[in-house]
Amino acid sequence: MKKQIRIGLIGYGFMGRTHSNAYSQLDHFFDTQHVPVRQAVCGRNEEAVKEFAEKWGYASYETDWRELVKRDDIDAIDICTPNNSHAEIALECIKHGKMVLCEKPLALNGEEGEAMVKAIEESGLPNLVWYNYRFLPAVTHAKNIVAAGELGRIFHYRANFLQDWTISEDLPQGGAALWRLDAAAAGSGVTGDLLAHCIDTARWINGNIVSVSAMTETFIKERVHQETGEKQAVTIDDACSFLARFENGSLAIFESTRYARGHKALKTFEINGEHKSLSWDLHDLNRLSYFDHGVPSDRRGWSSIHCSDGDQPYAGNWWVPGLCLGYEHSFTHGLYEFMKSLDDPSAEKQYPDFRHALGTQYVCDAVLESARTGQWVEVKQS
Ligand code: SOE
Repeated sequence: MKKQIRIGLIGYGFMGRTHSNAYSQLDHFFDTQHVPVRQAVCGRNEEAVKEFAEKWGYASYETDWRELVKRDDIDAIDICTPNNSHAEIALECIKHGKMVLCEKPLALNGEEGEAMVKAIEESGLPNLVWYNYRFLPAVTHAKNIVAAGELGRIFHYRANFLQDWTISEDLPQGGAALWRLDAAAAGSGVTGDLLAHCIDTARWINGNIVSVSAMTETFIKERVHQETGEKQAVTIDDACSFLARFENGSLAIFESTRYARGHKALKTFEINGEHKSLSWDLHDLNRLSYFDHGVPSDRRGWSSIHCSDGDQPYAGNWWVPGLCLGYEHSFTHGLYEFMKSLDDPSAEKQYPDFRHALGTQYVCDAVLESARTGQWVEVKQS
């Protein structure tokens, strides 16, 4: 008999849709004893939230998140609201004994994140942060190759997350859909929004980051705020680049911007080891580029592994070899790992929980501090 995990989703924007899609897909493709049920969705606009509930198959809706987290018929709360509300909502969920699945980044900063980690760990409630890109087959395959020690000593790690959607100075900041441009709601700009993804992937594949040296820039200094209609100073980082040292001795370079004309969501990484190198980018997400120095020199070169065969992570649960998976599958796979760990809580967790996400938060904090001070900054470890 399967055990239902009744989900209460708070926020139903872009992320609410990606998570709802995962809730509706999981049980059709993966076999877990715990299965999500779309029990309720919450948003402030009654008409819109009702429409979302009908469209995505939620059994009910609420317009006040505090009412949702009190409900006895909810087991887990999924927080898909702007970053400045994650901590408050998560702490309230924990008081009411709900599991928490929180959108990234965990919090506005490390201090808020620490309070969340303390409360959730004391409660013993299962928890996840939606760093989804780990769960693409090619990214998980890269992680497994590195974990098997195949690269030998690792020298370099480099990662980008490039977008171009904020170049127009007419774009307002704040409010629906544009809260990511408002530091009060988002905490930071590309550092918490985009680099946090790169940092999560990097820490997962290559271990802890110990120190950073960063620079940031805000290219457009003032924008009209959607909610007030007033021109206000822009205080997010539009672009951020940083150098880093990993605990394993490797050196890294990270770059993120929303001003790279021509790039919509170019998330990449490359890792260079003594024996092998790996590289990946989101625009060709099914492929992992692989270089093996062990191959005879006259046959040696970069090969491109199409990670769609049944022996690749997650791929066998979907279609037949050669058919592609997409961005949305990463959320289903993350959810699968979460449900699997409810089936067997003693097994090692394969997904980022609050504590892992706090480690990423500490790197973001150190990056922003370094950009402010112009100094190298040691990263606090979670
Ligand atoms: C920003 O444009 C954004 O939607 C991020 O908020 C997501 O986390 C990232 O995955 C894609 O880009």
